[in-house]
Amino acid sequence: MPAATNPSISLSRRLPRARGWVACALVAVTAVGAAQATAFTYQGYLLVVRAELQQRMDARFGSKAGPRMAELAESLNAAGLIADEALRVERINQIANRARYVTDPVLWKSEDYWATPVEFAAVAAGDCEDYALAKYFALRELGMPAEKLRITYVRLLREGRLENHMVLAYYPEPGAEPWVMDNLEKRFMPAAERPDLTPVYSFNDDRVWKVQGGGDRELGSPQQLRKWRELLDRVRAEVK
Ligand SMILES: [Ca+2]
Repeated sequence: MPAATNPSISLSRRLPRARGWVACALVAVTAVGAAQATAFTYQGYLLVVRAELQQRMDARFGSKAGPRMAELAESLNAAGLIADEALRVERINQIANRARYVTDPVLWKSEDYWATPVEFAAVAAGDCEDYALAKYFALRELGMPAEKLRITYVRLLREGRLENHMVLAYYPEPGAEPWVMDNLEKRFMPAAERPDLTPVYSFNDDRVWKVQGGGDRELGSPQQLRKWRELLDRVRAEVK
């Protein structure tokens, strides 16, 4: 049964050791030593409500934006108090998944727009990468090390067709199978129970990996990802 069905049971005692994406985690562990410093300090970004930023978001998105940001901050702060890490991650997944799914062309008049997590909070809507990024930022701000998380591009098999999709993978411990935080399948599940997802590449603050048979291939810094670079530039502009 998925962990989400019984939050009173500690996930960490039931995390299976399995195949699936285990190779990804092994590569991550051996690569951590050479990791570059993160380009963004997450503290105070989503979890601290700043009136000036709320007002700016109200001006862009209407008067509901600020209260939405405050509500999300309150929920995330409460989730941060959950002692069990896996349950805390599961809760963050649930909180972010409350947002409405709206495609980028409809919401942002853009084919592919990576919303900042503050924008995601202000409009309480987004598509796959917007959910994954907001979860990543929230967990990083709550103190989770980057090596436990990877924003992961996947191919999703749905109704007989392959689609591009993005999820956040959580690695409970080095070498462990990751768990998937997904806005479509909202249950927090081990990757091994998601045969509909095929990882293509992944990244966190420190690294980019191409997922391939026999293990992941490290591709260097995420700074080479234009979308990620541009997102961080917009995030930095928000917190100025
Ligand atoms: Ca988007």
